[in-house]
Amino acid sequence: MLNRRQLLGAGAAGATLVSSQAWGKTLNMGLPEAAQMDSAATAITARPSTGVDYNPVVTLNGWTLPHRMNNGVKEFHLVAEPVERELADGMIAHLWGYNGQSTGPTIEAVEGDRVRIYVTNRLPENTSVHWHGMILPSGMDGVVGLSHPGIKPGKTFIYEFDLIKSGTFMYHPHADEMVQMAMGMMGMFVVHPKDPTFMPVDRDFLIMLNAFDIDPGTYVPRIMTMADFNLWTWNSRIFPDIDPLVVNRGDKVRVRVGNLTMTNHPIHMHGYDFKVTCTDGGWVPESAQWPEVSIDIPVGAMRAYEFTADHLGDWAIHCHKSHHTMNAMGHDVPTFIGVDKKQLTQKMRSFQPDYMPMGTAGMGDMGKMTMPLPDNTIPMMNGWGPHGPIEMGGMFSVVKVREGIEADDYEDPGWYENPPGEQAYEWIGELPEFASNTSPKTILTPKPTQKG
Ligand SMILES: [Cu+2]
Repeated sequence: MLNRRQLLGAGAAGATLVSSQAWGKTLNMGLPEAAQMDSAATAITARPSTGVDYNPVVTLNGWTLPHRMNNGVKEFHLVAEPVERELADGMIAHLWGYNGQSTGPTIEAVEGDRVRIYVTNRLPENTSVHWHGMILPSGMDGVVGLSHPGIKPGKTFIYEFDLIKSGTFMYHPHADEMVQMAMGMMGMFVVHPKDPTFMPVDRDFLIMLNAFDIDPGTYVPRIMTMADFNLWTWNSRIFPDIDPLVVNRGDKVRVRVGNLTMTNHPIHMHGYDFKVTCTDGGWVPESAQWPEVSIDIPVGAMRAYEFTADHLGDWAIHCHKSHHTMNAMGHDVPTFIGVDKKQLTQKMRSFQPDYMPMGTAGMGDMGKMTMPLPDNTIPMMNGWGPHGPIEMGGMFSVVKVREGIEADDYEDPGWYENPPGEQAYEWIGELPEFASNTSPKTILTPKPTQKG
């Protein structure tokens, strides 16, 4: 699992932020400089040093867009552009995104702020930005042709509005809709409450669900795909290279999950029950919350849930659609479970000596195999845990709850060591008779009959 994180200062200067010298100047009337990010590492933002205090969100494998104050207006500069995104170690995708990455940077501001967002278009076609869930003037709503003309290549538009409510919102184009979303143009917009005592949490994680269809060995998503995506990602990142959610025992934790894919995702977290506290429509009153262990995130929606991290351990968090915890898979592979491929293997090896039969006892062995793959792809499932391969990929990560983790520390603490008596173990006595391994019910291919 990767473990590269930087602490960005309050105005956001950091190791991987380039060309950000102009930030901090408060009365510069020119175009705000557009910060660029060149890394897929999780960047931790420091708490604000002036204005309303809030606990910044942690965008897994993402970052928060810096802003400047200009006569009381919070100014941001988004640049829509082609980007190269590291989906995982060993796999780069050529996407469209914002300010060097896809998904785009998280925008954070405070209820009551007036924001002015400059959007520069470096794409080869029109774009726009729609502020999903925001209550704002109709002309700022970002639907090309309806709200305003498209932003032509090379041009910059200004969106300006008041943030009249707190919550979790999203941004994406409403321009060449299918293509621009399939290419990765999306991000999240968090508006913190102006009352710091309203719904406070110690850790506040942010995940944007997205999906791509990139053939192994290629770089550009197939934009016509509607259902059979082969890469299911969180913030354009796949397991095992999605960072863990690191939590101190006793912390109040919020996880905000937005969905701009073409299907719903039931997000399931182990070890806890929790409650939905916010949707992209607003905060859910306590009297209307109920316990869950999986939350369906509908298409074009956001759900935030909260829990108190009382249970130490390494807890899986994943989409519960089993195909969404796989990487780079084809959907036309036949099922081989129970098939005796000995004869086939012999025949294949007569002209391809290193032919390897797969999948006869399930596909878990595919995680362990080191098969030659085309360049620029990764296996279906290749994460490793403390007890062997984790037979999942895609939309999967680990919530790591530990004792004694400092506030603002998100460093991967390594694997949890289960105390004695608290881990499943092997029975080593006598076994009852069982025959499922050799039962005709699971061995579908009859043994070749002796020729008589
Ligand atoms: Cu899913």
